[in-house]
Amino acid sequence: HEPKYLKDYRPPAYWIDTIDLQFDLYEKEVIVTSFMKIQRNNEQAGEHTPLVLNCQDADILHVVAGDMVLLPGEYERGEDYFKLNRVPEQFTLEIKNRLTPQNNTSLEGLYKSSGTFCTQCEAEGFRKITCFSDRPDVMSRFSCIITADENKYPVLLSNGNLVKKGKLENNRHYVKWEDPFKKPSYLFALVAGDLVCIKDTFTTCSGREIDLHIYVEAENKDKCGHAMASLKQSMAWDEQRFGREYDLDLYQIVAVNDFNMGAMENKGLNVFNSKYVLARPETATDQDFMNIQGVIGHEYFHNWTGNRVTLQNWFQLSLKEGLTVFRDQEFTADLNSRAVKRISDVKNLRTLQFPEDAGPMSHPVRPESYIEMNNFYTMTVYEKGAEVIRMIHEILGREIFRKGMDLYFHRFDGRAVTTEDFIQTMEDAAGVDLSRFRLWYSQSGTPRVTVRRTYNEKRRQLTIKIAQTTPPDHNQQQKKALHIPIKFGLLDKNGKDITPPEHHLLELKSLEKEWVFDDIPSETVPSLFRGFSAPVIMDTDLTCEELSFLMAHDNDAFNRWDAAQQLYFREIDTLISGLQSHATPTVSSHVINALEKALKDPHMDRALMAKTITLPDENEIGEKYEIIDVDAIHSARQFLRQSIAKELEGLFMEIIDSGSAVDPKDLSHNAMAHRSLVNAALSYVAALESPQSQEIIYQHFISSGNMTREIFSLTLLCDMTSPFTGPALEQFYEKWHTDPLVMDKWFSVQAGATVPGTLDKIKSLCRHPDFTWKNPNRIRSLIGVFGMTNPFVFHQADGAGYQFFADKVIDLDKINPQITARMVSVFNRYKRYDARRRELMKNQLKRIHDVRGLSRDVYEIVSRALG
Ligand code: HT7
Ligand code: ZN
Repeated sequence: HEPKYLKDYRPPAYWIDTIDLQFDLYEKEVIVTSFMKIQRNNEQAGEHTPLVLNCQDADILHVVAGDMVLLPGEYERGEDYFKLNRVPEQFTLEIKNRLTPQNNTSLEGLYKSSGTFCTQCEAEGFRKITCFSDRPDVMSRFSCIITADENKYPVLLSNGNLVKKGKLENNRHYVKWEDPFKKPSYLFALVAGDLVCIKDTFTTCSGREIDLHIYVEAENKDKCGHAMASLKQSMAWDEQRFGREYDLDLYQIVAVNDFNMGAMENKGLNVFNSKYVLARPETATDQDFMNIQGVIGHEYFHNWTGNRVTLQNWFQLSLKEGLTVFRDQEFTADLNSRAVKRISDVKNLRTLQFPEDAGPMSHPVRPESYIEMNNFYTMTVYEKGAEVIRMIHEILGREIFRKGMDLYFHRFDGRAVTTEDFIQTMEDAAGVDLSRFRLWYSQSGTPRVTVRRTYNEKRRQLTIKIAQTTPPDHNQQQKKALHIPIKFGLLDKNGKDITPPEHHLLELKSLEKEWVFDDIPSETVPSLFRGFSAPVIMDTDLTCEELSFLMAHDNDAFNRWDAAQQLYFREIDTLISGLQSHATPTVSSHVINALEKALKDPHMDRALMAKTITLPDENEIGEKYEIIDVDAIHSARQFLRQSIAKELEGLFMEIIDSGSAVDPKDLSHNAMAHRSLVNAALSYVAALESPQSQEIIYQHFISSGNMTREIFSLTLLCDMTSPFTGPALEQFYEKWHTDPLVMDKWFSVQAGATVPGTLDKIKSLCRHPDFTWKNPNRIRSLIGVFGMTNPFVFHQADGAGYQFFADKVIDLDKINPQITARMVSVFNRYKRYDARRRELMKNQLKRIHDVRGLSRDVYEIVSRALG
């Protein structure tokens, strides 16, 4: 398990200009024939440089170099490579190999999902299909012939354009696809199955008509409308916001049930996890609808940021992922509520990326080494990477940023480049110096920013001192000062924005700096990092009164929400201290008052109101502490929730009653916003735990009319000890057991419950006939939800949660290492718990580490955690 290093990167010794593939698909095996035109890269290689191709799991049947048939002794076959010691400057190479995709449970390379052949080549899966220079800087023109039984596999797809098709003997048929654009092997795709096609078209800004095809299993034909609409919205948005037009005449999306991630941007043939395609209001929640729009957009935007301009090597992954996440975030923000989108992205970043960046897997946005590339599709590369792009956008402003993007596409279209190329282009377009900013790509860890004020009454002068520090970690012992953009405002005591125009953006480029503001009235309140303008942890000297004031008056919606969150954190912190010293807990009136004011605000958007009244979850709260006391956090949060519910029950009931006026099938922003507010109110009412509140939730469940209401009330019922819980779960099962995506939700709500007996329930659900270790969505919904989002049960003091989880990790690693590596990461933070839990978790990590034949994926995570 040797690591690869960025510093060792060298351009390839040979180019592969074209590759013509043929796949003969059969039930027991697949025969792959590859015909390549190879050319030496004279800048890197000489006549003695061997040709080395990546090759894993492929059973080689036949090799022809030029017109010479090579026998096994005339080429070298290692465990993961194919080598020819002496080759001419230019030559052709033909390799025939055999695969057994029906046995491929790793879901990388060519595999079968519910009877459909499909591929997943990113990052290094193409080498599991055939021998190739499987690296993103080798870009080739691909053609692909597929032959298969016509009855079983009427649909045969690959990248680009369909150029030929016809019938063969024995009920077989064939197609030939050609992709006119050069691409790296990770963007190759093949699909063969019995699928139905939903068709539409999109006319581009230059008047070209593009065919849009979505392929799904026949029973899902009526669930593609939202995905298709989202695709058309994405195509129009990329033209308007970034001037990017689609380049092929056909855009194809295929939904598959078994998929390791969300979706894959293969050129002209996206493969999607069915979760991000299929939706009807009866089966999918409002959040599912939003996710579909976001993921469809994300994959579409990759056509320019990733496919047309691609990566020089995998260390540059954030060049495409961070940038494309930024683009999909902007797409969602432009089409829906900008503030709501920002709040959920920041919550996600704080709950998942900040801990990653403070743990053993911490790495810079541009990592410097990896053992298994699949382990680096991380929150840091994706989400922090997007924050880095957002900061450039903030510093340059929207127009100059667009100018920089135009220059980037102009300079690098058709090429494989680096994050440094991107930054350099932004500097050139904007005429700014981003030399210190570059550190965001190479330095790991979350900066802490401290803000302290002094006010001179006599001079009416406000001084704000801002300092930064980033804790040392295994990547760098000494951290440097970063370039941090701070979106800033000043509010006078009436809530009027009195920010001097030149100070809307403060740029911190040193370890500390003071800003002095003249002629500032007393009781002025600063608003910092508006819109979360940098991915940092902020520590201010704002009082609770000032936070309540910002919550009501800040003209930045994100900061209004954030002020509420800070108030909750402070309150929970006081409650935790009280619990730890056995004091009688009480909730401060300012929290109740601030909440009441928000609930009565007639101007507040309902979606924002829902976000504002929702308490931080237990994982988020835990992040605030050096040593996480899971039990105290759970009790303190519950106590606060119950206290708020008792004080404001009347207001919550009014909201719940108003929900019946919303059409359950309406997917407009207003309808979704209303539903999210009703659910937030229901959650408080559930906390009352009275027979009446249980009745209200159950009534809500049976009269729901859509999945947003139905699953939320079921979640609440599962999290209480109630006579309604069992019947509700049974009714839900009866109604939905034939729909796999809905059944995932049924498993999730049970795995996320905090009531006694949850762990035993999860154990028995592992034996449920609808549970399978072969489907990543099902594993994530049961085991993943338990480990990642149920800290109270996972960390139960006797260690039974750890033991169970580790058992499953060990078994699953033999089936799907990529998914297992993600799951085992829950142990990464073991040092953050009390001594007993720390020991228990460490023992499980050691047990996993000692398993013989452990995958590279899991080995890398576990050895870093223990290291
Ligand atoms: N670029 C895609 C990444 C991806 C992936 C990576 C490793 C293994 C399986 C995978 N499936 C998809 C998805 C994206 O970011 O758009
Ligand atoms: Zn992506």
